[in-house]
Amino acid sequence: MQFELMASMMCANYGHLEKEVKELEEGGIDSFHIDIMDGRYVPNYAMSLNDLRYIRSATDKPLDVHLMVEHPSSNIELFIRSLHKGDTIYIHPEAEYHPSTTLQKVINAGMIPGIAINPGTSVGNVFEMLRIVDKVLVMSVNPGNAGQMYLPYVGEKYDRLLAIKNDMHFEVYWDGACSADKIREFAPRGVKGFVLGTTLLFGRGKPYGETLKKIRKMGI
Ligand code: S6P
Ligand code: MG
Repeated sequence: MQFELMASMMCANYGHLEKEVKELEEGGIDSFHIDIMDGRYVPNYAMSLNDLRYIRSATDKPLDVHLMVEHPSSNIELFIRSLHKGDTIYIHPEAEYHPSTTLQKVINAGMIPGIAINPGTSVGNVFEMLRIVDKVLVMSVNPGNAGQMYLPYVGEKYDRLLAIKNDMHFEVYWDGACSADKIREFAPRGVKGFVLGTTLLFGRGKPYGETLKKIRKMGI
């Protein structure tokens, strides 16, 4: 079974960022997940625009940019200019007055439009936007931090989205506390990709290539 694996780069070792990018790339990662926070929409600051630009210059793999910022429309051009066509930008609809206008800017720039859905946000709240986006990033933890526990009530939301994804033409992605068990359970049900952080990939004392190979060999 084909599924994508994304590395959550806010969990990487910043003392050796170049080495981290190379090791992940050689280990077979599909894309690099970049968490951008503004300290307002979420109570944290993760990666900066400069981190993003560095990683963009250090790899040819796609970037998966997750904007956890208020009113991304005010500075979406900064991100668009720093990315390549084919990279993905996710916004949080609640953080924007006119999310569909912002998503249209992403589309016009040749990038892949996505929305990120918080654990407490229901599918109904974002329903019409599902017609616009190509990707839906379902948050399995509250946004803001790595290393949190999976929130079990989110499971049903995956099912609801998976049931309509083909008719509405989008794919479902997992972000937060992603374990091997969750990939084993949700990849066969149709979740297309998984963001890997501290739960499965980083800070575990194992070469990234070994972990990624093991995940792909789980026989699903
Ligand atoms: C959270 C962020 C995520 C985390 C990732 C970390 O706000 O959007 O992308 O970095 O979930 O993974 P883990 O396994 O530490 O929860
Ligand atoms: Mg994220």
